[in-house]
Amino acid sequence: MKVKGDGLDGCAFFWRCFRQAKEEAPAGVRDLFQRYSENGAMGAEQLKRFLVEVQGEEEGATTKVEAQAIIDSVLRLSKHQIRFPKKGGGSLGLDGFFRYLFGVANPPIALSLGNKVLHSSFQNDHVVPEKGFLVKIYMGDGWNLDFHQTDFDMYSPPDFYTTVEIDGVPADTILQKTKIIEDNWIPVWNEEFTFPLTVPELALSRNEVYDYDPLEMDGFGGQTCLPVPELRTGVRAVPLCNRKGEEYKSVKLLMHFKIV
Ligand SMILES: [Ca+2]
Repeated sequence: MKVKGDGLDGCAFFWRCFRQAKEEAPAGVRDLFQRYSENGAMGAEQLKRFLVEVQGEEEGATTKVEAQAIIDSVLRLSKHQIRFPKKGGGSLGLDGFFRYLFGVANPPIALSLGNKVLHSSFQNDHVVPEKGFLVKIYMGDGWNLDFHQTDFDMYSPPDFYTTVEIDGVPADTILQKTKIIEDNWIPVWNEEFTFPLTVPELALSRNEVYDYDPLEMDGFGGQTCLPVPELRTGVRAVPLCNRKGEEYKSVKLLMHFKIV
């Protein structure tokens, strides 16, 4: 939004920001890692416990061997990951854990992934009216890969905010917004919203991301619309779509869905 110095300085500043954009685990993810790791390493048993206690999986849904396979696949994919030698296989550091949570293997909707079917948590743990549906938005990423550097603001990185909306019966329909994160390709919001739902079966969880612009219409940065009954609770990587509903290659949000 702000123009830094004259045009040339602004350009240099902008290019530096664009090129150096690198995602880091937000505070909420660091806290989770702290809880489920020891000496900076998360092994298969700890990952299993995380999947049950935070991600809403049933006890035993993921075996220790499967948890180790998840860890090994993350380690194979990540060139930056430092391996922690440990009996029974490698373990995840904070960066690996973050990449696992924010990766394609951790979608928000129940689907079949290879031979394993990822069930919706809501099948077992229905939202009831006196309870609330918590939506937390940690951060977003991928715009610097899927958009041109000047698609949002000409001389500075975009100023993203996200709408947090429930669509459903009139009593449940509500629209809220996160704060605006100025001049950042990788916005970290760390904001949570709780919605009481009277008819969760008909509720849709919607998000739209915009680049704030005080002089023109805010620039569109992606959208998602997820049926609440099909959501998997826990921390999920939520891919965003363009206006036509086609998924972007890289743009996604890191979100947490929870019944509270
Ligand atoms: Ca802007």
